Amino acid sequence: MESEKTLVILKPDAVQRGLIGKILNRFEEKGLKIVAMKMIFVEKEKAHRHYEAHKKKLFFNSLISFITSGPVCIFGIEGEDAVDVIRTMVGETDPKKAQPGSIRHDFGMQVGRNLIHASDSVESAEKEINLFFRPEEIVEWKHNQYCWIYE
Ligand code: DAT
Ligand code: MG
Repeated sequence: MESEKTLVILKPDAVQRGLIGKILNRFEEKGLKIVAMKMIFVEKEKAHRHYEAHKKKLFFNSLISFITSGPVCIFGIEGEDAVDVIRTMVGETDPKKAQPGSIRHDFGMQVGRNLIHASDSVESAEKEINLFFRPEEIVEWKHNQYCWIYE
């Protein structure tokens, strides 16, 4: 198993509802390592690039106006199989279909207010991290509890 980095965005609904700490806490308690973090407004142009794969979808315009509607928190998170581990913790796109215990199930009701983005593959994680962070914003540090999380 390889250590991977992935990109997580706490969307404007998560920020407005005061859920930053609760959601981030899940990743910390899981044993994942935060390697980058910031709060920003996503510019329209960057939102278009980030959601490029969906540009022909009917919901594209509402997706762009939602993600640019308020501040978001962006994180680089590292760990063994971090991309899949975090996608599982995030849950299915539609909060009504997401498994109990997942973030989207536990905090959300609708697909257009699903609280969180997480990269869906190692390749998109690399692209998305580069879209939102400069290389010097990624902090390399040693997890003090490493040997109690991994054997
Ligand atoms: P995910 O965020 O689970 O990777 P996705 O990449 O298919 O899902 O879609 C990106 C975002 O677009 C998703 O988080 C919410 C929105 N979205 C997806 N499908 C939608 C739909 N059927 N109606 C409205 N918004 C949708
Ligand atoms: Mg996606």
